[in-house]
Amino acid sequence: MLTLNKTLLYRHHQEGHPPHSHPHLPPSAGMETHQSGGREIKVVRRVLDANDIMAAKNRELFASKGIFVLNMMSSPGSGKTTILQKTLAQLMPELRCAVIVGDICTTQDADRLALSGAPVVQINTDQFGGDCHLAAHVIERALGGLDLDVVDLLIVENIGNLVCPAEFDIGEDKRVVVLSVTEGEDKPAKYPLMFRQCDAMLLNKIDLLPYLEYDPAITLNSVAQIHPGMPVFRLSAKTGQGFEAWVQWLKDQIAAKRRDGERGRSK
Ligand SMILES: Nc1nc2c(ncn2[C@@H]2O[C@H](COP(=O)(O)OP(=O)(O)O)[C@@H](O)[C@H]2O)c(=O)[nH]1
Ligand SMILES: [Mg+2]
Repeated sequence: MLTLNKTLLYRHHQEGHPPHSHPHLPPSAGMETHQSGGREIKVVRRVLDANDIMAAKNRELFASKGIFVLNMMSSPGSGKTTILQKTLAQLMPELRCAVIVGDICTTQDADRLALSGAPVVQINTDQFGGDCHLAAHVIERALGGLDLDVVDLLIVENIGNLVCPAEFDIGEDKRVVVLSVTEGEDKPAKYPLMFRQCDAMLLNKIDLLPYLEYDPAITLNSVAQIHPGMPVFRLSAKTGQGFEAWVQWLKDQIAAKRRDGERGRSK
C-alpha cells in the first residue's frame, strides 16, 4: 500500500458497531411503542427514520461550515473513482476538496484518490455485515477524520450498487449517478429509484461506443421518462471528453449554495 499523504484510513468495523446500528442516535430514534395485552411492544417504524434524523444533523453541520457535499453513486466499475480523479484535478486548488470513499474491502480507491492531494477517508464495511451503502451515521463518524474548517467541497464515493445507496440520505446537497455504456441501455428502467433520486447523470466510457452495440438514445429516453429534465453529461474519464460541461455544472451548484447561504445570513 502507498504511504498516503494527509490520508486517513477509517475502518468502521474497528469501532465495533454491529451492522445497521446507529451509535449517535438516542435509542428511541425511529421507534414507536404499542400497548398490547398490558405489555409494551417497541416497533421500529421505519429503519430509514433514524437515518433521516442523522442525515439532517449532517446537513446542518455542512451548512454551518459552508461545505457543499456531493454523493456519487453507481454500480461497481462504472468509473466513479476515475471520474473523481479527473474532476479533482480540475477543481483543486481553487476549491478545497476532500473525499470519503466507501468500499466493502480494500483501500485501493483511497490510494488512487489521495494522489490528488485531497484528504481522503476510506470506509470499509466488510466486518460489520458488508453494508452495500453508506448510511448517514457512517458518514458522521468518517467526518471525524477530516478538518472540516478547510473543506469547500466534500465528495462521497458511495459503495458500488445501483439499489441501496439511493435509499439513504447522507446529508448531501446533490446526488449524481454514473452509468457506463458497457452496462447496457436498460439499467435506468430496471433501477428507476436511483435515477429518480439523482440530480444529474454521468454517462461514462463513451470512448468505447465504437466497439459496442449500445444505443445511448434508448438510455436517454428512458431517463427522460423516469426523471424529466435531469441533466445528463456524456463523459469519457479515459480521454477527458465531456468534463468541461460536467465540472461547470458542479461549480454552478456550489456557487448557488453559497449564494443561498449568504442570502440566508443577510435576512
Ligand atoms: N475505456 C474507459 N474505461 C474507463 C473509463 N472510466 C473508467 N474506466 C475503467 O473502468 C474500470 C473501473 O473504473 P473505476 O473508476 O475503478 O470504477 P468504480 O468502481 O465506479 O470506481 C477501470 O479499469 C477504469 O480504468 C472510461 O471513460 N473509458
Ligand atoms: Mg471506485
